[in-house]
Amino acid sequence: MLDAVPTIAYPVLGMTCDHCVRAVRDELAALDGVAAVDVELSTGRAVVTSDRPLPVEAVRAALDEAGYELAAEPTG
Ligand SMILES: [Cu+2]
Repeated sequence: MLDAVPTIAYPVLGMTCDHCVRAVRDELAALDGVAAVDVELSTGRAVVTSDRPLPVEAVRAALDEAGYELAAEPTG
């Protein structure tokens, strides 16, 4: 069942502390179709598992909402 679930790492600019991690995680978790979010402060990545492919623009908008920036298109 899990092999159909896409997991993509998004590079995020601007995260500096655990508050940032929580803000990014909460915004991404609220996106439609997102099953799990793991935000890594050390690597500046948000690893998102969703039950269908997420539009990059939706991810970018969610990060903007939280006050951060999508650093690049995800590579998977
Ligand atoms: Cu912070």
